[in-house]
Amino acid sequence: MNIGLFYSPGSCARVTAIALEEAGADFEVHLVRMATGEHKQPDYLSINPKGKVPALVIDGRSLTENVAILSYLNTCYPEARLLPEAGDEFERMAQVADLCFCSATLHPIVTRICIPRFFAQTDDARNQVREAAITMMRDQFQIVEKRLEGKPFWYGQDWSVMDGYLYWVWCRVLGGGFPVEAYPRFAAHARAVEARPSVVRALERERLAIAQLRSEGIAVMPAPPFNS
Ligand SMILES: N[C@@H](CCC(=O)N[C@@H](CS)C(=O)NCC(=O)O)C(=O)O
Repeated sequence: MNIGLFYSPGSCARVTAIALEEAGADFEVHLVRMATGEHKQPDYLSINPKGKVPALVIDGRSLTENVAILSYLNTCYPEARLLPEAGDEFERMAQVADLCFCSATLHPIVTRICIPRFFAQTDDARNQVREAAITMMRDQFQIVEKRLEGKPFWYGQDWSVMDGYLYWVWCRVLGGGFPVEAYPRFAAHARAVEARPSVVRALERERLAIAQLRSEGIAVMPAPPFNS
């Protein structure tokens, strides 16, 4: 299988990168220079018409959306156990629902906290967007905090791609100034995820990408917040 990951440092493409590393997949990376608008240019739009990362090109075919990519990689690399084995179709869909919680509930709130200028023109309006998002995120973080009671990972003792996804959310809101003090289990979770070799490799790739972008004089979105 020939796999290419289109990514940008700090972005949710980190979630796909971690999954690929966990799977032991052989893959190439393509750095998308988002600060120069490369993701909105025809070349990249031919890979992902939505103009977003990640995109995973597998044997010439492009797959987008983290939920779809993670589910696909779970099927392709069963031995990596990217998700717990599902006993039936209901359990499988419950896992999809968990991943959708990250992509469709948490991620849009992350964007409103970290990049409110996407949603409002004036400073006042941007502050309102951000404050409303912070309030919304408190409720969602309580769900995660409760879920992690008595266990290190979302599904229990074993790591899954769900944990990689939650880790990215944690990093982004931490860097975005969201107050995380009320979520000690989620903080411990982030530390446990960050210690995984797959995550160390993914973060190191992002650090190198940032250095590369800076050497090209390209502004980088706020350096990906790392936990340590
Ligand atoms: N639902 C998509 C979201 C992808 C997404 O929003 N990616 C962001 C980076 S974290 C992006 O490329 N944003 C660029 C833009 O919207 O212009 C997924 O889960 O893969």
